Amino acid sequence: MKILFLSPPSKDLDFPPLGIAYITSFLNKNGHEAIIFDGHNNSHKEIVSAVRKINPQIVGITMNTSTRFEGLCLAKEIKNTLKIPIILGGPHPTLMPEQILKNYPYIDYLVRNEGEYVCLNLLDALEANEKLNKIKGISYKEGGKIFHNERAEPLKDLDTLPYPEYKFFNLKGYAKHPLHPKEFLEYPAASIITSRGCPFNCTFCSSSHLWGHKIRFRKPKEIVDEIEYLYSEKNVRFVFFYDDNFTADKKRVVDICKTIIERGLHKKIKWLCKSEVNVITREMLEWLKKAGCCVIEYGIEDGSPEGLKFFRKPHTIQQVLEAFKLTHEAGLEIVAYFIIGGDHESPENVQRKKKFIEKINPTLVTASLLLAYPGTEIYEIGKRRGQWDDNILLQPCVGREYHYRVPIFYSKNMNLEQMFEASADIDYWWNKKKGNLKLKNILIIISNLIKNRDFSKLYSMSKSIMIHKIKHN
Ligand code: B12
Ligand code: SF4
Repeated sequence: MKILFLSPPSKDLDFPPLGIAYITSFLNKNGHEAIIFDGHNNSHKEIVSAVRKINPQIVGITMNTSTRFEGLCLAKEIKNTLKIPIILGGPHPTLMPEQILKNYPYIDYLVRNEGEYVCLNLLDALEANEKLNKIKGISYKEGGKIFHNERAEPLKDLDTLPYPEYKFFNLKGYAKHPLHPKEFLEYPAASIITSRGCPFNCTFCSSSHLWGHKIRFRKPKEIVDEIEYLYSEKNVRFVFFYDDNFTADKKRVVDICKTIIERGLHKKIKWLCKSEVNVITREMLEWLKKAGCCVIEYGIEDGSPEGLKFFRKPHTIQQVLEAFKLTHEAGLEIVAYFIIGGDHESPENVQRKKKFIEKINPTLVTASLLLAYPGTEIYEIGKRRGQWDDNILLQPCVGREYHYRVPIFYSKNMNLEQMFEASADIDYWWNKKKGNLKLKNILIIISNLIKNRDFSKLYSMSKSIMIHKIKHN
């Protein structure tokens, strides 16, 4: 079948969406004609007109909770214009299948969780005009009724998948942030996923609902083959490893690093990965450094034991201190993620967080508001407390109580205004202190916020800059 994949326009994507890139190459290997229209910078009108020109038999759209409105509007316009079936996949359709099929009549099929085999089986069945009731992992409508077939088993060996299909993307057309390394700013952008799944269960995260608790790892040789391919075929010089927890298996990480070094790729490519602090060892960090890793991202979230408990983080304050000490000694840059919000959050706790940031001394800090994504415990707590019900996700979710089209989790001790301010204040205070915010960079960040219509962050950031100016003049 000729299927066209789309992702909703989004100016803040710094890479092509890997999900549809994986499915496209997998379907093409298995007898279908899959195409992607890279419309992340285009208007709906332009995308619909491209779809008309390509004239597919079916359209697949990827979607997370923040991009659901863009994605659903696009689906509606395509359905109205071309009258072809539409499949949705990705985090939001996986987490809210009943709500989507019930409320949006122009959506025909949902592929839940891991998409490669499920989408192939669905297309094969549609092409052969077979019944859909045996196809695991899909939700669909038939005779006015909604069906959710049982979940498909996860793919055992991720290395059997072909590399994501990049040929449909303009790898140089993705968002650039002033703080990105120059190897990334000046060359095509690409990311790699070397595992799927996360054994932990943080209260604000839905990863394990999407991928399961058991991590499935790709093999070091195959991963390094992919790096080599991106370097030689796609001219990539900086790779983001976007696994939820790249370092979960210590031996595997060291083996990846050794293979990178054996092939001389550490001299050609720099890279970044995400890790939990509780698995970090000196030996691992030394190998990361030797193999060209220059930045490691840690999800710290809070500087108090109460905060870590509320978020059910798998680490202790002591482990954070130890991991940061070792990472500094290894000479790696650190991006530290923090969250503003939760039952433990208060103006005093924000101050405690700032003291903690000073102590651990990351290169760059991002302090985000606590958002309630479906499938997370935070979302369920808000529901139990009567702050929202599932219907909230049918709303556009724009305004002071929302961020990225998702409800903000109410804090008992802070109002929304204080939360926005604390988030902008920490970002500005620390990144200014570390010299990350040169005037040129601030201007780029502001222009990105305007481009993405993120006016609440823009407002609180401007306010935070002004407060700092007044305090320090
Ligand atoms: C990399 C990443 C990013 C990158 C995106 C880069 C890019 N170009 O896509 C950046 C940093 C920009 C980012 C931003 C955000 N992200 Co993000 N991100 C991820 C991450 C870590 C990996 C995504 C990925 O590539 N996965 C690998 C591919 C293979 O998986 P996939 O995309 O899910 O696709 C598979 C299936 O879902 C399915 N599928 C997907 N689409 C489709 C479509 C069809 C038609 C079909 C049939 C199947 C299908 O098949 C695919 C293959 O198996 C995930 C966590 C995770 N481990 O998945 C979070 C994650 C997707 N992000 C999340 C969030 C919340 C965000 C932000 C909203 C954060 C924020 N507040 O700004 C923004 C939204 C940006 C946007 N405009 O979309 C959440 C989504 C939760 C939700 N309910 O929506 C996740 C799950 C993290 C989490 N644990 O909570 N993110
Ligand atoms: S935040 Fe990270 S460690 Fe926690 S559940 Fe999500 S992916 Fe796993």
